[in-house]
This record gives sequence, structure tokens and C-alpha cells, in this order.
Amino acid sequence: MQQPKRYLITSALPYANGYKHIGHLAGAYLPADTYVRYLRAQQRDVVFVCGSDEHGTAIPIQATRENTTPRAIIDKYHEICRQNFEDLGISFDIYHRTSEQLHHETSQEFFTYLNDRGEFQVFEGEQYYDEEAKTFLADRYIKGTCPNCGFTNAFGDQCERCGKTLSPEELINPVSTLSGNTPVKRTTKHWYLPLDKHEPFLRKWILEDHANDWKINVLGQCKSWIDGGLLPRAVTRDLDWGIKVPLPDADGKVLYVWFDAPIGYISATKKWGINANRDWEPYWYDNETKLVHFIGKDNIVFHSIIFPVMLHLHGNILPSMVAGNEFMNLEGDKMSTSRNWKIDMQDYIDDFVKKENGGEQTVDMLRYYLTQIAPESKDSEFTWKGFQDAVNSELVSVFANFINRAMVLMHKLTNGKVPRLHEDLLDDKDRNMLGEFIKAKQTIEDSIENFRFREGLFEVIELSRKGNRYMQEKEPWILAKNLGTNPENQKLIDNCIHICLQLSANLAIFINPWLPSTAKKMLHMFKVVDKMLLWENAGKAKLLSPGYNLREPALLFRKIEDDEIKYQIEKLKNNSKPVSGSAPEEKPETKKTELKPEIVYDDFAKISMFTGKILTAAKVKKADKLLQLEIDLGFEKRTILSGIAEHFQPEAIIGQQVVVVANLAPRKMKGIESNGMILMAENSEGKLFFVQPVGEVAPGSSVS
Ligand code: B3M
Ligand code: ZN
Repeated sequence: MQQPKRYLITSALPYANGYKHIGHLAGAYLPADTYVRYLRAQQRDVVFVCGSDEHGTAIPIQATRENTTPRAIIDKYHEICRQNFEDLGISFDIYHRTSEQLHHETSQEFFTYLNDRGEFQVFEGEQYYDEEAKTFLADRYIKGTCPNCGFTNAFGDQCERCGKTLSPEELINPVSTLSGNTPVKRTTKHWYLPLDKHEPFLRKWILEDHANDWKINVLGQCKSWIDGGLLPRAVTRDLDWGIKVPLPDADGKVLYVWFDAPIGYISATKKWGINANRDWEPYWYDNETKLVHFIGKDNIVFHSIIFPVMLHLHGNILPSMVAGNEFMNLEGDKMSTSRNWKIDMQDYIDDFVKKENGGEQTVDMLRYYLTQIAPESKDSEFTWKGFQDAVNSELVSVFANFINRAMVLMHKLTNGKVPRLHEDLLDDKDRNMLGEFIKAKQTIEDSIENFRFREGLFEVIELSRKGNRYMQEKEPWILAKNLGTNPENQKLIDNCIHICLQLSANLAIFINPWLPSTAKKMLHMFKVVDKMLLWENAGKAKLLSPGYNLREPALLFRKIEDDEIKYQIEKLKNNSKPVSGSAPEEKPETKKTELKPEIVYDDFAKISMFTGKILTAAKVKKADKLLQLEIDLGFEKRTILSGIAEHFQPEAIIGQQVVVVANLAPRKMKGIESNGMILMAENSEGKLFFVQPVGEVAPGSSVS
């Protein structure tokens, strides 16, 4: 494949409404930074942009919470996030803000361009309105029960629990988050992007052109959106916080935050161009640019469906890759801001990075562990014990140990200088070890170019493991003991140490995209300049010149002590808080598909099934799993016990339609008689879903 002429790499713009946690870091920022550092080492033309997302209802909501203004909120959290990323070595070329004038203008121009070409549809319709707060209830101004998972605190734009994108109309029992009142409906007018019109374009571009190079999780989400039927999507809102809709008949209306935020990537690139005195336009208009978006799972549809349609209509290039990661869980539970079950970047920086002794090493320790457990293809889990193990038994015992031994041996056995290589005395073990440099270069390159960053990092550690093994087999310290009787041994010692030092220099190049400050520290020990880290030097065995004096070895990583992780686990537990409406999280457990023996139609025909509606639901005393349900079957009401209590909060499922097996023999459990069974579907992770008719059907309709 031909190499792109230039790269534009973006990381999702975090809302400037609070501290961001390490799950965010692992999903959208760290992998992007690794990729960019690799591209820079390859001396490719690359620009890495990010910044604060400062619009949307999330900002004024936080302002109310902190009893201040939206402006104060964005100023505060923009600076906190910017500094956090800097402290953790995320090397953006620009960290912009969507509140900047430049961004407002860029977004308004974008809107106008599409509007002038008739790309929007204008609809008037009814939307939820809060009569007390005197405002329409868009996005996070409205909450209710998620129709998908039953979470009772789902927002009008997305369910925080299951990640489903929602609209306020879909919420069950909606309430205003501003006043707590039940909203009324009022007529209003909005501009819509008719996604349905662009289905053929999306189908071809995603499901055909990218069928083989996009990740399955991203393709899967796109496919289910497209197959589910694309609908026109409003790009304006009735709010006073945001970018004004640039039209005379749009008073009180602003652009929807998900319309302006991705345009933030463009305005950030413009700003970078101004600062660096470079032309920004080819990065957004020239087909030879490779555009890559790094994002978390919940932002996938915006980056692979909605924004691409906007870019397509605006004449821009499209992303070559949407690197959407899955979620990272924490100590057995989902990371959550509302329940405070998370580790903020700020917390980690305060507790580890800012410590006086060896604080700076801890940045790379976190980068290491987060990459090792990166949720690249499925959800993953951060545990403090896992962190400790990764640091102590890999970074300290394998990687740092190898570098340290090579340096110590050089000071002991070759006068603190790089010994020369005696080619005539090389044996197979030496040659194999030298061959590993080249092999590693190839595998690491493949991994990174294909967005498999954890695999690439694994290869780097493997290479240092091989170095340790090689050194162990060569035993230069034993050879040194017999130097008196066998002076020729010095040449063998030289060869071993020479190879170990060249390997160390290679390891600095290889580790650099992931652990940049470790690589820097190694350069200092080797007394070489930054240029050595250029990727073209990788695989070479002549990076350190014979006779060259190297420094004393420096400690690359300290150990993580038991009491440090104990403190962190306690802190996490003490600071977490329950959130009402949050159903307990179910433990994923993989279920096998199994087919029962064949039956004939008559067997099936013995079952009477009807649709029903849940009237009441309550927990059953002393039975963790059971809910007692009162079901309206149209012709009668029934009590049914169902083993779903660990999956749904009783109040969240009232009103749900169900399918009931009505002629099942009654069964008594915990003293209550159950008269029938409701049908549930269970996915591979053990998550339960109601089997339901599509659309409203009167209770008592027969199912066959
Ligand atoms: N601010 C959502 C989020 O932080 C949003 C991303 C915008 S990327 C253009 O999850
Ligand atoms: Zn949900």
C-alpha cells in the first residue's frame, strides 16, 4: 500500500465539564499518542489535534452544580484537562477550545455551506418543554428510563449505562433535570440532516470500502445503525449555551453540540496552521491525507456515520480509520462518573506522578499498564493488583532489569565503555540475538500500523526478555572469573556486552512510542542525542560506537509496593457512591449456544403464549434472583415469578411488554405461586433482554 503523504490524527474532544478518568485516557488519547509518536519517529508529516468540547447541556448543568457560570466551568476544566494530558505525556500539536471565536466561525460557515446547498430539512414538531424552567428539554436536560436496559437515569441523548444513543421521545417516564417536573410538549422548529438520504453513500463507504480494514466493533455498530433505518437528525437546539445558528429566523437556537464538536477538529487544525505558520487545508481537503479518529465506544456513530456525512457534503476528506475502543472497567465494575467509580487522571498525577522520588517514572508505568490492558477489541479491566504486577514483574523485572544488567556489566567488565565486536568469534546465539532486532522491528511496525498497540508493546517486552535469556546463557560474569587462565575470554565478554548494549539502544527506539520518558532516560545513559530514536535506526546493531563511554545506569522503574495499592483500593471504595436507578451490573459470563433435540410441530403447539404487560414488580424476600410480577394478560391478571432480579430494578420494568408462556404448570417458590413464565433473550455476556413484539400490541394477543 502506498504511504499516505500526511496524517491528521484526532482524539475525541473531552467535555470541559469535569475531571476525566483513566478509562478516557486509555480509550482515545494514549493509543493516539502512541501512534503519533511512532509516525513522528518515522519522520512522517503528522498533526495531532484535540481540545475541549465546551458546548452542549453538560456544561450549564455542571455550572448549576458548582453554583457558577458555564464560562467559569469551561475555563476551569479546559485548563485541568489540558494540564493532565501534558503531565501524562500526551503530545498534541494543539489543544484547542470550541469556545474560541475561530471555532464558532468555522462551525457557522460549515452550517451555512450545507444550508445554502439545501442539505438540511426543516421540520416543525412537538418537543418536551419545562414550563417552570421555561426551556425546551434537549439532551441532558431530560432524564428517564432507558428503553433498552431499564436504567432509570438515562439522559435524553444517551444512556450512560448501556451506551445506547437516545432521543428524549424514547425515554420512559421523562422528567426535567432542571426542575424535576414532568415536561409538557410544545411546538418548535429545527434543522435536520437527512441521514436517510445518504444511506447508499454510507453503505458503500463503510460496509464495502472499509469492510476489511475497520475493526469489527466499529463495523458492527455502523451496520446496526444503517440496517435499523437511518433517520433525519436534528442539528439545532433551543438553548442559550452554544454556537448561534447563523440564520435570521433562528432566534434562540444554537447548533447541536454533536454538530459543532467534530468541526472542532477542523478549527483546531486551522489554529495549529496559524501558530505553526503552516497550510492547514491539505489536511482536510487533500485525498493523500490519512485522517484517523481515536475515540471511545460511545462516540462511534458520530464519527463513522454522522460526521462523515457532514464531511462528504462539505467536500472534505473522510476518515481512513475510526479507531473506536471498547470500555475499560475498574475493579470488577463499570467505570462511572456519577457513582465516582473511577480513577481520575488528576488523582493518579497527585498520588504518583507528583511524588518527589521517582514520580516521573510513574507516568510511563501507567502508560504501560493501560496499553497492556487496552480495550482494543473488547471491554477490559483495570485492577490495582494488575497494575502492580505489570510494573513489578514486567517493567522492573524484565525490561529495566535487562538494561540495568547490560550497563552494570559494561562498567564492571569492559571499563564503562562500549566494547568492540569480534566478528570472527560470533556464534549462533550471538547471531540469533542480532537477528531478533530486525525481526522485532518488522513485527512492531506491523502491529502499530494496524492499530494493535498492545501487541506491539508486548513484542518490545518480549525482545528484552530474549535479551535477558541471551545474557543468562552467555554468562559473561563466569567468563570473567577465568580470565587469568583464559585471556581470550575477554573477547567473548566483549561480544556479549556489545550485543546487549546495541539491543538496549534498539529497545529505547522501540519503547519510545509507548513510554517516551523511559526512552529519553535511556538516551541520557547512553549519552546519545534524540535523533537516535528515529525509526530508521531500529534494527541496526551499530547504534553505540565501540570505545564510547556510557553513564552509570539510572533506575528506570521503581517497584509498586503493596501498601500503595491497598491505599488506592480503599480510596476507591470509600469515595464511591451509589446512584439511584442504577441496576446492579451483571457479570459477563460466556454462554455456549446449545441446540436441544429435535421436536415436531405438535410439541411446539402445546405451548400457549400471549403478550402481556407488567403492571407491578417487586423483589421477593430472601430470594436475590426473583422478581414478583403482576402481568396483565388482557383476559386475566397473573402473578409470575421471574429470575431477573439481578438484571432489572423493579420500578424500571413497569409497563414493559412481555411474552408469557401461559399454560405452564403452577410452581411455588418462597411461598408464592408462579403462574407462567416470561420469555427473555440472553446475550453472550449473560445480559438479559425482554422478548417483545415490535410495536404496541394489546395484552392477551396470542403468540405463535
Ligand atoms: N465531547 C463526548 C465525550 O466526551 C464528546 C466527544 C466529542 S468528539 C468530537 O464523550
Ligand atoms: Zn440503557
